[in-house]
Amino acid sequence: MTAFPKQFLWGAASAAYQVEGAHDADGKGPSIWDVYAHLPGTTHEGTNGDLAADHYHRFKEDVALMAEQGLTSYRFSIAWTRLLPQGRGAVNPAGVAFYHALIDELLRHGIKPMITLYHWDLPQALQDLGGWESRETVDAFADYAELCYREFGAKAELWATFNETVVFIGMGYITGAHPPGVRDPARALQACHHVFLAHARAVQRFRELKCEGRVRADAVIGFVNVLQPHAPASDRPEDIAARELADGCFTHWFYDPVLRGEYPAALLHWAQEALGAPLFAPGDAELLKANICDFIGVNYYKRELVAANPDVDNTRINTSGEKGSGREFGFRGLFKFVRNPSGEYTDWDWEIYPKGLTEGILQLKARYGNLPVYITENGLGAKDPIIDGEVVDDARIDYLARHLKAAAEAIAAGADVRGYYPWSFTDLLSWLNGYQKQYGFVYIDRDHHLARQRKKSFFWYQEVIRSHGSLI
Ligand code: BGP
Repeated sequence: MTAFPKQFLWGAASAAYQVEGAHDADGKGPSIWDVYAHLPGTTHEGTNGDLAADHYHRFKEDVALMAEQGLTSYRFSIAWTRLLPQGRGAVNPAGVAFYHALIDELLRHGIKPMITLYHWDLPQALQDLGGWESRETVDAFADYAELCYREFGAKAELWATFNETVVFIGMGYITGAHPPGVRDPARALQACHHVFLAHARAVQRFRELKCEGRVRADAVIGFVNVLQPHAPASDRPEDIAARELADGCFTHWFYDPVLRGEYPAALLHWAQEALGAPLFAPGDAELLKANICDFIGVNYYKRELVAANPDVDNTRINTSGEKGSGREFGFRGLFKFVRNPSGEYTDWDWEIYPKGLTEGILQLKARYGNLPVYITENGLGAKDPIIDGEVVDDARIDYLARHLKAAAEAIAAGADVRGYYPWSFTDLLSWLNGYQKQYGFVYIDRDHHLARQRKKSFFWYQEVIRSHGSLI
């Protein structure tokens, strides 16, 4: 017996900068990641996405592997700068042609595309004008989204505007570890507000074009967020209060505007009093309210234990893959994330906690109602063992199997979970961790012309799909 509904999608995921390579091919413009990853000291051992998995040139081979594995959907992102090298204005026909070719190849194999419009690679030309701090970027994004709908709207059914705003805004504007490398909470909140507006404008255009018949009648548009459930480190009142605050800052702040069309009121009041941000312009509140999206995509990797934080002021994370080398992460005076003494951890110090996927999805259901959910990312980052030439990634199989069971439990409890997209299909670039942090079903041999090799998990997932999940 399978726990998964008949139409359940068996996917895998990627993002343009992390797989495509061909960073300056055929008229593509530079994104903020193309520039940032070339600055000294920004990434693990100076790794970048110039070549990545060269998916841009090898997508046919990759799609053939997806078909062989039995995927029924593939989540990928469009590189804004392939279509619009300067972020707006002149369209690059070669970039448009590439995504048509990729989508056609997927459809030819019966694989549904799930398109992410923005997976962090803002055009550098727009960054130079202020990036997400500027309302011009909101306009540019709405136009870019419309271009994508006009081009691919007749072909693709599943769309998401943004991937993980908490990460690209949090790391871009608070911890400073991602481009543009700013450390200023007030600027973060304003930039984040503009992302929500850009999302709302893109949802609005999507629906307009759907009415005009330019986008398929069955197409839906959603938003992809990190799902990071928080639990108090103890039952001390100060830890419980710290958990509430962390949940507000990491979860409600990012889900409420797209699923309720408004910010969590108390937190908004606090932010505006303490930091003077975000500032609203006339019409912003109405725009958010009128454009609630159709589904939520959740990226689940870990949960966090939260404690009151009188002392820790650290936002550096483990990027080495040496277990235990990470320090406590926290904002002094607010909250910190602490290690679970009895927890199971990855080499990057992420807690492995499958139950958190069930709990997190049910928490969303309780707060936002029974909306459609896609698990748009879930996976184990590891240095995979190679034994006699085979990639024997048993730890990944174990991780995925336990999380799939957790997804099945959420479904059994009444959640409307419609698809599962492990991160990632092939090995790819991990933003700050280079190529040593592997996630894929397919190994990319960087010493042998990026040759593709099926890992043990490839065959395991193939069987899971074949049995429609009854195997797990
Ligand atoms: C998510 C991102 C992905 C991917 C993944 C794994 O936050 O959406 O792009 O990178 O996390 O993270 P990491 O590569 O840091 O291990």
